[in-house]
Amino acid sequence: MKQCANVPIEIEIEIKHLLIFSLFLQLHSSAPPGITSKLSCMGFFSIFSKEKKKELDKGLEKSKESFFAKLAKTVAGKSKVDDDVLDNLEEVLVTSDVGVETTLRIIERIESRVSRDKYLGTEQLNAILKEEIVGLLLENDIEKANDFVIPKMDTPYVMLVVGVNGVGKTTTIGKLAYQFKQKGYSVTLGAADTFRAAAIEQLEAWAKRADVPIITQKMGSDPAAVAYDTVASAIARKSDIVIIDTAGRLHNKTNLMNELVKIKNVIRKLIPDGPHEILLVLDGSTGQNAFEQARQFCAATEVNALAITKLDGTAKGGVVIGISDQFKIPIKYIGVGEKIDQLQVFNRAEFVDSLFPDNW
Ligand SMILES: Nc1nc2c(ncn2[C@@H]2O[C@H](COP(=O)(O)OP(=O)(O)OP(=O)(O)O)[C@@H](O)[C@H]2O)c(=O)[nH]1
Ligand SMILES: [Mg+2]
Repeated sequence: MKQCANVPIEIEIEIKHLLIFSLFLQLHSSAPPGITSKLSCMGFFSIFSKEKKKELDKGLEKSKESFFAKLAKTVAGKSKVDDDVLDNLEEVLVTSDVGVETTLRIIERIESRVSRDKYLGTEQLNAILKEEIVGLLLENDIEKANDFVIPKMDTPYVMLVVGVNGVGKTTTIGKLAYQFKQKGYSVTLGAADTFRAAAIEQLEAWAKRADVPIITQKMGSDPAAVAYDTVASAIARKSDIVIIDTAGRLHNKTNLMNELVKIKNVIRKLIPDGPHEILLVLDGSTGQNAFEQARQFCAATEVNALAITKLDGTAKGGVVIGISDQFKIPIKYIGVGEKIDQLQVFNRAEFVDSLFPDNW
């Protein structure tokens, strides 16, 4: 299919899916057996993606309910989107952790829509809100992942996972190892959080679950030495991906930053352009705190990807909108549960669709 200049890639992919699906419907009843099995495969993919969407909907349930309740109050007794409704909407977004800057940008977009369309009924507010937020997030034309894939390269693709205590680094690594393995990649894990014996054991348990090799040393050993061993071992066994866990002490401590620099330098002795990904993990349930951590970490290290965890069980899912809008660093992954398969590649349009209610 020819790529249309102004069509966002997600929409184009959706169009492709629709075309494939309509082809499937047209051919399925009369197709010979060989083709039928190929088409059933396509059917399998659309079912799989529906499953993912269901999981996302479920993970964001609390945030959605909270938006629903607040938005319903915003439009109660109003038939038209007017200044009052917009004022209330602004408050709803700010109190839902979207952040002031992003909220103002969203309100501006809706205001110009109101003045363009002259009359906007409150029953349309949901749909418009979704459209304008997706539009805003797509404006941020940063590189984004579509699936658990890594670029093709001659060396292992090295990921260094960083973040403060308890945000979900080790869990996210286990989930990533599982997803990449499912995609056919070979993965090696490195337990460079050597400060607690439990941290090493925890990553070992994930390695077992994901069925991937892990490199460890004794508790208290030099994290950079573990990182070096891991990369050397991955090169020797020709792994596609290396994922290194790190300790999550406070980000404002110079020793943590120095340690990360040391880890980076030893990786570069073996792979000069590594680490290819420095993934900062943020706990979404901390709302504005996650924002602040992102700001501080990005200023101090060369973070080039974000993962936001624990979006299930929190009403603060709006923080993802603000972070996605305000940081030039892409949100690559979102955690929507504790289980091994509850990590998703972040898709802006799907996320907004699941976060806001369909109607009221
Ligand atoms: N509900 C939910 N819990 C999560 C998610 N991701 C991680 N957790 C939980 O968060 C807690 C901390 O996760 P860890 O992976 O140990 O966090 P960490 O960043 O490695 O922590 P430290 O090693 O202490 O720095 C665990 O109980 C995880 O099960 C998620 O997406 N959803
Ligand atoms: Mg950990």
